[in-house]
Amino acid sequence: MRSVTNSPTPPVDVVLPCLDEAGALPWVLERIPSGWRAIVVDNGSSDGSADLAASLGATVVSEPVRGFGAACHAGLLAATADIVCFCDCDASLDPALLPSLADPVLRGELDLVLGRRRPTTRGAWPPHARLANLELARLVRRRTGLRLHDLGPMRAARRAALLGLELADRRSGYPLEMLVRAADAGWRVAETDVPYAPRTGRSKVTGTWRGTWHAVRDMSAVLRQPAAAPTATQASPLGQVAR
Ligand SMILES: Nc1nc2c(ncn2[C@@H]2O[C@H](COP(=O)(O)OP(=O)(O)O)[C@@H](O)[C@H]2O)c(=O)[nH]1
Ligand SMILES: [Mg+2]
Repeated sequence: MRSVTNSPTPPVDVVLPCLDEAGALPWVLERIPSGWRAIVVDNGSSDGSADLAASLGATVVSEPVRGFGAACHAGLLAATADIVCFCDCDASLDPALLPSLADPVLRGELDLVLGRRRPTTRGAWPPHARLANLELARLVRRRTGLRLHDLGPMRAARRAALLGLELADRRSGYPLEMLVRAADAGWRVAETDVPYAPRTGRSKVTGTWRGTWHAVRDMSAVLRQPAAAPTATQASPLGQVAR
């Protein structure tokens, strides 16, 4: 990662939830855009991820409560920049592409941009995870009107606006809850393609039956929550967004 020392408040903070990602961290941090800050949220790693991330120049936040949402939210609370991005810390997604998500938010054209994962190889995305994700995208379309194809973890939005969503899920439902509440709040949401490569190391969520089961359970709970307000939001590819 490049130095951010002469920029006390970088324009963008990148939240990286991390559970035993020592194998992926060097590549991930090296790919953080110049001048941006990496916030690695360590969720009790036992492989030295926290020390490694710190030695590579990242801000390291420790979140003792396990869970993808707990880690993402701790990163959001630790962030100070106007724009916050989220990216998995497993080298499946390239942080160097984050400006393509953040730029429309920085320009004030969009409120939330998601990376639509496009697998680079057959092995990048297990079939059951891909299928579950497709079905989820369909449910989200029905629930919110957002025409998204994926609920990818790579995202960009304004920090204050994200905090205003008052997300409550701290496990696997967090990314879905963010989307549902953003839609209810009338946010302009769009997706843009990002390559999705086989992760480095072992999957903790969709690569295991237990992780997949938890994801389905947490996301179903989010979809059962009543809508906060009538929706008037639409999602479309970048550049063609309408509300
Ligand atoms: N902090 C934290 N991070 C997690 C947890 N589970 C997964 N992660 C991280 O979240 C990201 C996505 O998890 P991953 O295992 O790749 O899930 P998959 O992409 O669905 O296979 C990775 O950066 C993980 O290190 C967790 O319980 N706590
Ligand atoms: Mg992954």
